[in-house]
Amino acid sequence: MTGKIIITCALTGSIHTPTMSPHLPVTPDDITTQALTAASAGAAILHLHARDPETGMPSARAEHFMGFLPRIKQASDAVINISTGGSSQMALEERLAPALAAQPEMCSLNMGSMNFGIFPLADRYDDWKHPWEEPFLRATKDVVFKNTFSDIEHILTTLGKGYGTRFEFECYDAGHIQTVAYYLKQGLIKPPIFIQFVLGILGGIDASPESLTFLKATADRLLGDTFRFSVLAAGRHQMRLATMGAVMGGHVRVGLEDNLTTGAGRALAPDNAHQVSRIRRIIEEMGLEIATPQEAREMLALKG
Ligand code: KMH
Ligand code: ZN
Repeated sequence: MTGKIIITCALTGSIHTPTMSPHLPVTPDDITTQALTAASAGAAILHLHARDPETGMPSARAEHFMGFLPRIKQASDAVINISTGGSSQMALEERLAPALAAQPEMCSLNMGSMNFGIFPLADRYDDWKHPWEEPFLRATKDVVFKNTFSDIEHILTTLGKGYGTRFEFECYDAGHIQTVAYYLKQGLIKPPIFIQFVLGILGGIDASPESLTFLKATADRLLGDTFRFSVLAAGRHQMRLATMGAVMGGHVRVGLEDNLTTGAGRALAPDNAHQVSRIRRIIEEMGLEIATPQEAREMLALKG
């Protein structure tokens, strides 16, 4: 029996830049508005990064988070999920500051160090809106997205044990699932585990049905019945792999952090809610149901 499906919406992230889409939310007003419309469209979880409102550059500064967090919390009961990934070019301390200040119900936790290649995006554009954008993308050729075992333990201990925050465990490859299994065995991770399979990031596993099947089989083998999973695929693969995840009994993540368009080879998505509505429609057309924020809290044992 398939349960209800949790839709996570990742609003802005740190991959895409203002030149790529005028619809990418960067100001506190834009992030607030798009978060609330995404929640109304059916997103139970809102995964949040901040941006410098002047330049659109990824930011982990408290004042940038505080421009939208209280307003979203006040107007919606959606689960707030704050990124601890920030951007691959931020130091861990900087990445963690917003989550340590806000102590949210949920945070992302990236389960391994890796190359995080968004440099190919730099070749697709030439008329840059801001001078930071092109060098930021190109720098990822030489930057390691650092998530060492010590970093992971630090996050599990400070946010998890300290504040009761639970996690969206980002697994970009099969090895990351083994790391989840290790900390489950050590008792630092407690079920129900919420794994986000991330497919299609250059440096991680590719976005294909075969890869998703392999990730799910690996998690089944290593984690047994202790986990639930969600599927996020980058770029044009977003909708079809999210749909496949839903068919396999998983949850889904959409949003402009992961893909700027309305679908493969299509126009720019006008906002985050558009993608939430689209995946919701697909889910409901298949005879499945989406979860409310309260149902997501219960399924994932969030502190509420
Ligand atoms: N940017 C995504 C591929 C995080 O924020 O910690 C994964 C992510 C990581 O959302
Ligand atoms: Zn993120």
